[in-house]
Amino acid sequence: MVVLILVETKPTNTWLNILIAQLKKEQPNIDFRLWPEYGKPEEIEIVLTAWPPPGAMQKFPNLKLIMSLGAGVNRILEDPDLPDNIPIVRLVSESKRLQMIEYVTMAVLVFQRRLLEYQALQRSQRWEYLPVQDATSFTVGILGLGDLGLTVAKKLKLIGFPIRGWSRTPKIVAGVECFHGQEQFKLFLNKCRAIVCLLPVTPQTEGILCQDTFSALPPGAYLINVGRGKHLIEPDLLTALDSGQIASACLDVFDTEPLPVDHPFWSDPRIIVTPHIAAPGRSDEIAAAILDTINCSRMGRPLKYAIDRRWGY
Ligand code: NDP
Ligand code: OXD
Repeated sequence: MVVLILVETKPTNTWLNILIAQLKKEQPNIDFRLWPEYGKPEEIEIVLTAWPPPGAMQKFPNLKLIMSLGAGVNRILEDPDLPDNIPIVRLVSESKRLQMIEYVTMAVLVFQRRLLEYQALQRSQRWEYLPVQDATSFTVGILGLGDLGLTVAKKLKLIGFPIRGWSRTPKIVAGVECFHGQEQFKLFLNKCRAIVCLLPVTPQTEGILCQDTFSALPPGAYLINVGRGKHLIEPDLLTALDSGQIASACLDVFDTEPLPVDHPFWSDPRIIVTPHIAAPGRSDEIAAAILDTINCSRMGRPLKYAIDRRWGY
């Protein structure tokens, strides 16, 4: 079996290099090839990728499976020439869940315990008490109640935050106030002191973090975006920060990654920028998940975590 790893490998990407080494070590009988040295195109049966160049997938006439190297598959689906009969499986793993819990909890606590304000006070050597905002009245709204959104919701609930969740289809989750669909979106937003975007980017969710959404939140709300950069209308965030409608934002994902050096977010003290590191997952665990999917595909067994192309996630 030949598996093509269709990614741009850089010596600095240790996560990816460890993952590739692990795959080769665990399964020496699988022929893992690295793009662009793929050999005969008809030999490629599985492609592992995150952001394939448009048209790349069309080169392989015997392709049976596309595996995403991320939980989100939007960059794969962006290819207008993507063959439409090939299953696409996304990456789901326990280490990604745990890392996402850590990241979102960190961001929520930074805002609820006013750490950015204390840092500003520290810079001017001012010893001042700001009222503590009680967790039990600091409602956190999670956009997306899927694998990661639901995991994060349950953990934040345990810490004591009231939790609201919003999804496409109706849900019942103990301890979480659930909303669904466009018609319940503003109702969902109206009590959220902080919102966390854990949606996939699709034609329905692109640009959802916009002026209209921000104005439906209580004034001075906080934004945490760990979904995709394309969820956010960047100028709308700057306007909402200037008006005070949004107090601060923590952003892990951006429309253009890496974030361009002259981007205004870099130097804005109201914005925390991290370079898409919320939840890469542990390479050894991801390698095991990839090998398990390869085995399922070989044996003709059902593929866990195959996306539904009708919905784009
Ligand atoms: P899932 O597919 O498990 O969950 C997606 C959730 O979004 C579901 O609850 C779904 O609703 C909801 N949803 C989709 N479309 C809509 C819509 N139109 N309206 C309302 N809700 C909608 O994805 P994951 O939880 O695994 O991951 C979510 C996203 O997080 C990924 O797509 C990726 O973009 C991002 N991510 C970012 C990482 C980072 O490091 N920053 C790491 C991993 C993921 P329903 O349940 O009704 O289907
Ligand atoms: C992603 C991921 O989809 O890191 O962003 O899994």
